[in-house]
Amino acid sequence: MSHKKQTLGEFIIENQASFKYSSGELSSLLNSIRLAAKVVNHEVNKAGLVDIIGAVGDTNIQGEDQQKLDVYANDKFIQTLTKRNIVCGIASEEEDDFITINSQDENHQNKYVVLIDPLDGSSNIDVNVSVGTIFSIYRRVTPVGTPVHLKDFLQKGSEQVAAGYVVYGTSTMLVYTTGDGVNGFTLNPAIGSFYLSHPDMQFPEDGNIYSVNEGNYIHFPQGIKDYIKYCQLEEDDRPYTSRYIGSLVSDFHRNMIKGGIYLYPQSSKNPNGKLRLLYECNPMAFLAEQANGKASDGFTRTMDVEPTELHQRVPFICGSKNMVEKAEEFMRNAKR
Ligand code: P6P
Repeated sequence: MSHKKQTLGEFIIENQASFKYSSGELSSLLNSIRLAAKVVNHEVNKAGLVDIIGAVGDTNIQGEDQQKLDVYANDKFIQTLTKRNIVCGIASEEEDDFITINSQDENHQNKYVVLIDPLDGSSNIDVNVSVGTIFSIYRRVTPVGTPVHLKDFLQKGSEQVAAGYVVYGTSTMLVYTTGDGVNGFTLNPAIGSFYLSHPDMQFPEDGNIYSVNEGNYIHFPQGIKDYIKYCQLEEDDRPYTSRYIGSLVSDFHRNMIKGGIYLYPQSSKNPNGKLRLLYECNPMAFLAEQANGKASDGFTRTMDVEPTELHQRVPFICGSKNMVEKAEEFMRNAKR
């Protein structure tokens, strides 16, 4: 007898009891992300067909050309989160400052803030390579009923209550954690439902895939150079395979399934690395640790980094525990 696969909606409800906070709102928040993911997926999948490709002429705070799909995804997630009246604030890669969402019901104050990279890997959009959405959810720290404050967003990754990503790839998947493991759901576009396809996802402790933009090799710190050479040595289970898609969500997702390590180190070109702590590294680090993996800047656990600004960048090494620890060992030894 074919066992009907659980939908994401059913899974959220069934597991809300395991969530240590008043989970009704978190469930509703996750459902609004589910809805936005379907809407964005629809556009991403037809991006090549309609005039939604090509920079909209603006640049975001990172100085990157804003692709129309970036702007579209940003608008859709903000609209959906606002309409559901669950969050009190949103920060986005596409927005210079955080957005305050005032409650539509004076008898109910929202207590969650969301940080989001609405379409990560956007430079891949017009070459038909996978892109993703990354989200990170916290409870606000300032008193309910007072205006949302920057410190509601500048929380350590260890304070996240939920995090996840959508990968718009050969199939569209939503992968998330609320601190009780990582589960992956695949969208059946014919009926518009996400089904539990990857229960209890875990990074293999070891792997033989390394993901780094080797074009930056000459600019890397010595420890990273030494680690890359280690990956390429003919020894034991090496040389490893190099796989780099240029889309964090896709590289992370493949490495979590097959085993592997992703590195975006600091360099003379990017002294703090390129990836943003709050809406790329922290959510991916939460997922990695919940999936028996590891994430750091080479020395400090990513989720222990004390944030100082909304769009700050940090070096990022993430993936199979033994591979990350080996890279950290090379970073430490190079310092001596
Ligand atoms: P580079 C995409 O812009 C991104 O933020 C990640 O998704 C990706 O891994 C990385 O940057 C690619 O950067 O400098 O190698 O092109």
